[in-house]
Amino acid sequence: MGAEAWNIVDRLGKAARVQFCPDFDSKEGFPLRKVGIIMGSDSDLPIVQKAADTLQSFGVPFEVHVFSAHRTPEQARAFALSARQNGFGVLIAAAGMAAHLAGAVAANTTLPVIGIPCNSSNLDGIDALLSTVQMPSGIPVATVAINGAVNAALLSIQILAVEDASLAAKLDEKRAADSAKVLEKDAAISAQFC
Ligand code: RP5
Repeated sequence: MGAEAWNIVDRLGKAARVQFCPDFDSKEGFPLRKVGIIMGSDSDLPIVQKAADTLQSFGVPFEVHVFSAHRTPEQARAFALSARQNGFGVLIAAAGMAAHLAGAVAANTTLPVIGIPCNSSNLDGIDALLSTVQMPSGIPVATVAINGAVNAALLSIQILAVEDASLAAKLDEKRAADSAKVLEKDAAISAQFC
């Protein structure tokens, strides 16, 4: 694409951002985008709850919904199609078995989509892992571990923190706190064997 064409794309993109998110281009008062958590069934909630708790602990706004790629495909599609204009910055999609919810959502948005394969079958989540992680080239899904809801939330926060220094500082604080806990454990364990 030529330079003029890129300029047009850039202008159109800016117009859309200003329309849906008026403060987008001013760092002052920049509204934090929401994280959308979608799960294929309410039976996934015990896994998904940890993602919600993590987002809450960082003060990140989020919504939680049940949309299924195979039971309510129209609703899942509509949510994904309108997610950017509805103020979302990242989507997390959790599903078990071979329901491929994250891929179905990613097909309908260019927001980053993080997939949580849920362990809800006799295959211990391997079915969900493969159906989520093995996306063909062109439509990426960032897949975390089976039941990896905390990492899904942390990754979504890291994505939002690219444009938000205070959120990045909170991530640094959490890592420092986690390190301190491990150092304490090291001291306690090593003391037992000296
Ligand atoms: C998937 O099928 C859901 O994400 C869930 O993990 C699994 C079983 O769903 P339920 O039968 O419990 O509703 O679509």
